[in-house]
Amino acid sequence: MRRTFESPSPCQHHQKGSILILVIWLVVMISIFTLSVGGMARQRLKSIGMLEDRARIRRVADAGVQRALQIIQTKPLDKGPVIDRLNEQWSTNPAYFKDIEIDGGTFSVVKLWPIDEKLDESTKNFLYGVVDEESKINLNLYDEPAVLRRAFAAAAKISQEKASQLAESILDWRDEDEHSYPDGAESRYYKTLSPPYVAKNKNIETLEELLFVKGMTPGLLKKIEPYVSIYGGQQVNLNTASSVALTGLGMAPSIIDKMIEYRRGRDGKEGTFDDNVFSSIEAAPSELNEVIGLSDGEMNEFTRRLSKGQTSVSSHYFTIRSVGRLNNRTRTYMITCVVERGGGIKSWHEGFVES
Ligand SMILES: [Ca+2]
Ligand SMILES: [Ca+2]
Repeated sequence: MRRTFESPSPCQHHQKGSILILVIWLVVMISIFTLSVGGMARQRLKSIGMLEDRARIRRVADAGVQRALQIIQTKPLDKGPVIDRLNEQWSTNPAYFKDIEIDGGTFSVVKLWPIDEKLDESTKNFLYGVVDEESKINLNLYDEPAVLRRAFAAAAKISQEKASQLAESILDWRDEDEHSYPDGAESRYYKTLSPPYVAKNKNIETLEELLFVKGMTPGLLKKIEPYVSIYGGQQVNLNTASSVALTGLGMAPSIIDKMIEYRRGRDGKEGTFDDNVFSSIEAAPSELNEVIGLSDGEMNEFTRRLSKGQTSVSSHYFTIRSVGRLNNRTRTYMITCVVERGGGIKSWHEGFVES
């Protein structure tokens, strides 16, 4: 019997072709789906990883803040007058504050170093620690432009004339009235700018705010930043004050040199074990005279400056700047805060440092 084979009809051909296309389409779609799910999962994992890294680097930097806080806050305040000086644990302490390993990373608590001052072998350990705000000139305190003028001229190495314009403009920015100092600026000036604005006529709340003040530039602000504060009490601490702050108060250069020499002690370095200390404002002239020697003129001048109520030997506000890094990572996270001893946190800024 002859077997006959029927060839598939065109319709069957078409059906098979359609099934094949469907299968290919399904395979392609499943592949795309798998790839996209995989991509999403990878993206999600990456995001989770970045969040975890951020949380971890934040914890590392915060550990530096907590360590500094503990040292500042645990100073016994009930044992006679408090004297704060640069060779204490909070101020100069690489063992506590330099490259401290914790939780898969390291933190350092560092000082803002003046851009013009070199960091050499004798000063590099001095960099690790907390800064007291009473070592600086408080921009919200002085009602006479002379203090700010002298401090700005010394800090930014600008002329007395330019420093005076800046000082008077800052006083105008801060004081309540709209009467301008001869070289200052009030709303009348700021209204002519584009876009126009008005003088704040209130205390300065952040140093960045100074960029709104007539004559201030980012370059100038960077130069004066290590020497000025918007926190702190009424007085500059003789034991911690920068020479810029002492210049601001009107101390003669020869007396400032002698004060710094006295504070440094025999090894000639600030923040070491042999530092001399001013124990009180009343005793400071005789203490300085005894160790370094003062002329009669210097003695009178020093005593007169100290009688103005602008100086003390203790500090109450501190800036903590903690820098965190994770092992095998390149990014840096910085927390900067100002705290009051025995009080709370006055300001807090944190974030990745843009390099
Ligand atoms: Ca004003
Ligand atoms: Ca010393």
